[in-house]
Amino acid sequence: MYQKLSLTVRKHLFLKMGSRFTRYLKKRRLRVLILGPDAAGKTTILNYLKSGRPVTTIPTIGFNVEEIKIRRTKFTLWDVGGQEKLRMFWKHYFVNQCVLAYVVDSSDRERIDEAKDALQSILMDSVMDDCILLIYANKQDLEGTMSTYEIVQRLELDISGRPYHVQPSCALYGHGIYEGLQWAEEEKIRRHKIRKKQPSKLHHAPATSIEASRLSFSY
Ligand SMILES: Nc1nc2c(ncn2[C@@H]2O[C@H](COP(=O)(O)OP(=O)(O)O)[C@@H](O)[C@H]2O)c(=O)[nH]1
Ligand SMILES: [Mg+2]
Repeated sequence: MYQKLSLTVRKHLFLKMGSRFTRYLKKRRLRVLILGPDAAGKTTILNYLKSGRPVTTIPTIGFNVEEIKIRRTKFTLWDVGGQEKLRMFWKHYFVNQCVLAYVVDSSDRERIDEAKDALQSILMDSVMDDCILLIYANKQDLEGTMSTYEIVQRLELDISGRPYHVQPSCALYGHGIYEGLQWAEEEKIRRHKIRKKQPSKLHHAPATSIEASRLSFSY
């Protein structure tokens, strides 16, 4: 049957299959930029995803990058040093439509304003206009941590009007880490569908969500 088709038709079929295949691969790749103030737990998150266990970390001076596959999706994760003097280099890692996994230490009330300012300066960059905003409210295992609702207020997430998801997490034991990435993956697929149907409606879609302020952790 295939042999009987004219060369032009075969070529057309091949190209169509090719572009479908490329789209299939593209859809299943996510670039995740892990940013946030130093000591929030960025490298611990990356190490957990890489090895499934806590690893002793040292302050990150440059960056760490890992590629991991969860089910059929390939995640390329960039963990970039978060010390104040290194934050001016963050913009070199910005890419259109990436996932911004912003990590905050939920137990550190003193530095939450600093975390807010650093996040706002990332979001002011036009390259990040369409980024998928995932917040890890990390270190939820510690006593007296801020709830996810408090973190939404302190980071002024609602003011920017962009969709976000706040995921409580404990990077040491990996709690909430995969759930955050799963939300990012679903959000990417959701946006892809909206973009195809109604390109102008992207930011009006109600993607904002907050996980329960405390997961039932037992340590
Ligand atoms: N209790 C607790 N400690 C954490 C958690 N995540 C990271 N840490 C600790 O916080 C410190 C800084 O972590 P690190 O990943 O190096 O932070 P980074 O500077 O953001 O990369 C390390 O001592 C980690 O063991 C967490 O969820 N709970
Ligand atoms: Mg680090």
